[in-house]
Amino acid sequence: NESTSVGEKLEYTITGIDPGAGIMGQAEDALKEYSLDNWEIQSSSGAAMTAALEKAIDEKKPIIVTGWIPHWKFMRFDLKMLDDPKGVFGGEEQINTLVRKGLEEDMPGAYKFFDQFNWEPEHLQDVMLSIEEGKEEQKAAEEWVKEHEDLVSTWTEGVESGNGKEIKMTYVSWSDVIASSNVVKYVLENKLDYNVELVLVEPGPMFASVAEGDADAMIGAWLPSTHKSYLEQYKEDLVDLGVNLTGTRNGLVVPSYMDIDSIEDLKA
Ligand code: PBE
Repeated sequence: NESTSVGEKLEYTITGIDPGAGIMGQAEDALKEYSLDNWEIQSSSGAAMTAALEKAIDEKKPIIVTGWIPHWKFMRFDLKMLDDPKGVFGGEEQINTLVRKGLEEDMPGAYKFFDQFNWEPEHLQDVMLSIEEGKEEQKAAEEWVKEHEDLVSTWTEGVESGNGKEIKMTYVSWSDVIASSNVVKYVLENKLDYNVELVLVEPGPMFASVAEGDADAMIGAWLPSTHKSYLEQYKEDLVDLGVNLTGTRNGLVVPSYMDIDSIEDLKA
């Protein structure tokens, strides 16, 4: 029915991801800022969100999801991010590397490597897509590294061998940090002789474990907006090694065939 609003068609529901994700808080803020009082954000998970998106697209139905760049969904589907004139989702952001205090003294090589790790959104997106297409994570990392030896050598430059030392990294089950953590693990193990344990945790514990010194590093801090509250809580107890990627973006994402372009259009 042509006259049915997008809100009615969707029962005023936006498909979200896990409750601890920064983008979920931003989406809640968006409902307030744009006075979308009758809308709600349904929490799910990154995987459930992309499954719902795929299903809606197969059926040519409307759907609104919490979405972010870089992500393989933009390579697989024809999507658009709704304009956010109030800037609730923070605009263009960056991803930082955080390590525990004392890492520099204990493992200067690993510290230097983490400090030098830096790449582009397209790189991350390629690895994400390859994992999504079913490639085993370390295999996807290996293939990407073999195609980007020059870039990888800038990360390992001047870093001494780890002689089998153990490094523990925490990560969350978001496809970006799964991909990046696996690339870093591959390089540390195969180029620098470290042993890397990747520990899957919830968002809060990802920061807390590095702040408490239980983990050595995490490479998925989305800043300055997405993970602002986590960073504020833990920043005194962490070493922030700065940006490893710039050009991320969060927002509300819809299939291109939907005839809305802005979050403001949801009021109708
Ligand atoms: N994300 C991907 C995360 C950070 C990485 C945008 C889903 C979040 O919202 O916290």
